[in-house]
Amino acid sequence: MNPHSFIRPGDPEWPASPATGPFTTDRDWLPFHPAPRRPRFAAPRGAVDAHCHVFGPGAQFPYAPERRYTPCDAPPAKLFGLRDYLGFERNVVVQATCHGADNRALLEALRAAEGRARGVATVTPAITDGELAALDAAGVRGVRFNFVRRLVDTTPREVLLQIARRVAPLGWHVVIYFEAAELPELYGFFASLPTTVVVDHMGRPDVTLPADGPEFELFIRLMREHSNIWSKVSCPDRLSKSGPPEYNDVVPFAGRVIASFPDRVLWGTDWPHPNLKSHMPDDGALVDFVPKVAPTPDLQQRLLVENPARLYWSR
Ligand code: 0GY
Repeated sequence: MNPHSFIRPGDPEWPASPATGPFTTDRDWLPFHPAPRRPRFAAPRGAVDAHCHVFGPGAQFPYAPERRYTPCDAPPAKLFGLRDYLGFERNVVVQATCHGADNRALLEALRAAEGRARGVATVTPAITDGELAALDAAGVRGVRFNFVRRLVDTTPREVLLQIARRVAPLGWHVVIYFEAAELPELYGFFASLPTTVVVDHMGRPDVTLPADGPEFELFIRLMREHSNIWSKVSCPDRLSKSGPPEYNDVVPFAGRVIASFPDRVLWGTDWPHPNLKSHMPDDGALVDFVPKVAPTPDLQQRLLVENPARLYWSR
């Protein structure tokens, strides 16, 4: 795939197509935005969208039998077209649960990106050292552990710890996805992980509670007490009750995390936005959320360029 075959917003082929192959997109599936606007905020050179996904195409990369949803197809050509359209340079593609532990769609995205993407995979303990080495060579730099019950069955903690110990020598990190209500129970386990740990979407706080209240304070404490723990300040669209395009109720939460831990934060679009039910965000508006929570050029540079470069492109 060359840059000319990327599909950008505004191109006739941009709007989402249903799942191909033997798959039928869920009836209530919200496809990604058909016409996102260009952001007003100009991302710094080298900016990384550090949380996004690819789906299928189903005819080529089948959705997993154990999946909890069947999305629309969202191929790498569109992800990289969006990257260029939004003024970003690189991506971190996170394995979506609809592909289970079959990382082939992710690997195709890494191949097509020609060095401009890194990956976070899902693996089982059955993976061999040779297979881990092949993922590493393809650009995978982490594994994701998902604790969100609507998305996956529970994996025993000993199994997850075993996987974390296997990937630690590769210099990989562990991405964790959970809901804030689960943090008290999971706190000790997260603190015990032997790698860098990256929390998705600030641990999904309830943004109707105060950003300096006890629930979010526990998350801040997790990061304060464990210098190996990072956070993505992503997905205001998933957390907000005040809604688009400003997502103002999420600003104090993301702003607090960035101000407190400016060297351990990442940002991503979350395109193609799996499982949203209330609305589909405009990706241009999501980019414009960045300067509201990272108000200075220095914070923006660390959030969008330096931190992801250190975690994903240091070798
Ligand atoms: C996200 C959020 C979600 C889905 C997944 O892999 C996935 O299916 O991550 C969700 O439904 O909250 O980060 O993309």
